[in-house]
Amino acid sequence: MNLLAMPRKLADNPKALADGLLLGDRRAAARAITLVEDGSQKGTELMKLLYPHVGRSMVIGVTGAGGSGKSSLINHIIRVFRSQGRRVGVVAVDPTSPFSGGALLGDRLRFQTHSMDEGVYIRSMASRGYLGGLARATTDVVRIIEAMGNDLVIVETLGAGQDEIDIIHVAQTCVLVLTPGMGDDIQAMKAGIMEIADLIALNKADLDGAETCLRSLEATVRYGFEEKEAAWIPRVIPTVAAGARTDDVRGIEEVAEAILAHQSYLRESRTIHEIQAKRVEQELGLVFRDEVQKAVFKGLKGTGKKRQYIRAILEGRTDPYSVVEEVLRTFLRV
Ligand SMILES: Nc1nc2c(ncn2[C@@H]2O[C@H](COP(=O)(O)OP(=O)(O)O)[C@@H](O)[C@H]2O)c(=O)[nH]1
Ligand SMILES: [Mg+2]
Repeated sequence: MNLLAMPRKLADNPKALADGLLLGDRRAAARAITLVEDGSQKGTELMKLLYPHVGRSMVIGVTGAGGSGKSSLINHIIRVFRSQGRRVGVVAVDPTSPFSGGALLGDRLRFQTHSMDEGVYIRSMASRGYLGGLARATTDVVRIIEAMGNDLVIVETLGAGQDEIDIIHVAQTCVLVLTPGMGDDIQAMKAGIMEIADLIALNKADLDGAETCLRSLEATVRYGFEEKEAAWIPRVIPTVAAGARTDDVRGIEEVAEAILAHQSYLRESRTIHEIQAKRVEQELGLVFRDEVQKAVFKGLKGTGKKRQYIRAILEGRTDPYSVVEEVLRTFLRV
């Protein structure tokens, strides 16, 4: 199906796009993602058509500070999973980049090894400009990439703000990327390990201080998980994801293996069902917030009421909370 040759109206037909992307058509996926990012009604229609086909992929989060080597690591992990015949999708989210072009270009270079491979689909999210917020847009994009039939979806995020924490919860298995010399922020690091890590990649293991850092991380894990007899104990894997020579790269197979081991654990222990339920709960919240707001604003359109409310708030006759209560009472009869 050549979407580019289609008249625009037909190309944006949710049913045609859904059919295309369920067969793995990349241009259909790109159009679909644009529709969803624009927050259009067609995007919503499309998501409804796709939803019966999602939930079968392994969703892997890779999180850590900017510059810790997440993109480099993912680039190599893709290679391992591809050699096993698995289809891989990647969503890269980096909202700190001052303008999306910069980070995207960097990521494109790092990921370009796979640009000719039909079994790899990579999408970078822009820093801002999503009507329903970054977390909502990312959730939808992950679902679209699942619906394309990818065996794995890897989500790269910074472990920083609330939006990113929301995004991490999309993942079933979370790889926390740390580097030697992060010691100054050890408390934050420990909190991250306890809260989100299913495995830890100590990247840049070629740098000074890697041995000490590795021992300290292992001690943290031992103290935090083993002594509490946790059912799953994160492995700490030293990795080198970039170096002067390709033979410098190491630890990648171990990371891929640990990801699959965690996925097996989730399925055997049936923990996967809890994770999936939590994800749907979060998704429901994000979609709900967004759609209710859209519906209410649509209802107010042309009535001049929105402007009246704003004026009333500015003049101190009411406040945003009372306005929302009143609007909800009118529209939802709550
Ligand atoms: N020395 C060393 N440098 C690395 C390693 N992994 C990545 N880098 C470099 O660190 C920089 C940031 O990498 P990037 O993958 O973009 O990090 P991200 O921001 O976490 O995605 C790049 O210049 C990489 O070449 C590593 O294992 N060792
Ligand atoms: Mg990156």
